[in-house]
Amino acid sequence: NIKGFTFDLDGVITDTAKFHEQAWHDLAMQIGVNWSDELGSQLKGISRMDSLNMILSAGGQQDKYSDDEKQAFTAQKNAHYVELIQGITPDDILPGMTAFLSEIKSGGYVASIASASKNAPKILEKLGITDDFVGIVDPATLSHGKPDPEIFTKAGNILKLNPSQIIGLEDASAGVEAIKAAGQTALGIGLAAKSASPQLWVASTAEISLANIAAGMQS
Ligand code: B16
Ligand code: MG
Repeated sequence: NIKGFTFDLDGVITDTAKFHEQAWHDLAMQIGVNWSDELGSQLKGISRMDSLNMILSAGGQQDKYSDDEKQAFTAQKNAHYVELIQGITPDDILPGMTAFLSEIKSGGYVASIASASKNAPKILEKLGITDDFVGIVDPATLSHGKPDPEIFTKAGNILKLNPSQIIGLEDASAGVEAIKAAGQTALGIGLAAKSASPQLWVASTAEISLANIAAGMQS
């Protein structure tokens, strides 16, 4: 039986994707790579350097820059992104999630964060929900990104629970794969997550509650 939850952040608790997209878009323009909405959506859930590499490849520039130059581009993108997220407030928590986090607390469940974002602690603080989580996996400690199970396994270790006692929440298909590979039960959110066949699925965060989870959520 379920005792805890591992949460992705972007797309599950708040929508920071639009700020990532804006910052990557502006960098792509600067270096002469054509932007498309498809490219923007491919970057969801992907780490910072992997995102830059995808943008460079999309523009045929995969061999153009040294590692130092690429570090400088990711630093510039992040500085812009950090500027864009300054205005985040608790109002930016996705529908249903404030209520779900308080259900978790009052039901005696525990929760942790499995986000690829190095900015996750700052974002949780702006949303005012840092204390709702036992801990956050530090993405700097990871050797593999999603769909590798590593980040969800570490998020489960933070909870001191077995994988069979945990539900992981994700909006990206690579994230759903990672949860399943970690032996946890995947709760997928939205169409992109559905393609990876999560055990539980909802169209939107507004449908997430302990009662719906108990009822099996197969909509
Ligand atoms: P940062 P998640 C991911 O967050 C984002 O979806 C992805 O677009 C971003 O590149 C990645 O975090 C790294 O973020 O540049 O802030 O370290 O979905 O894993 O919560
Ligand atoms: Mg996500």
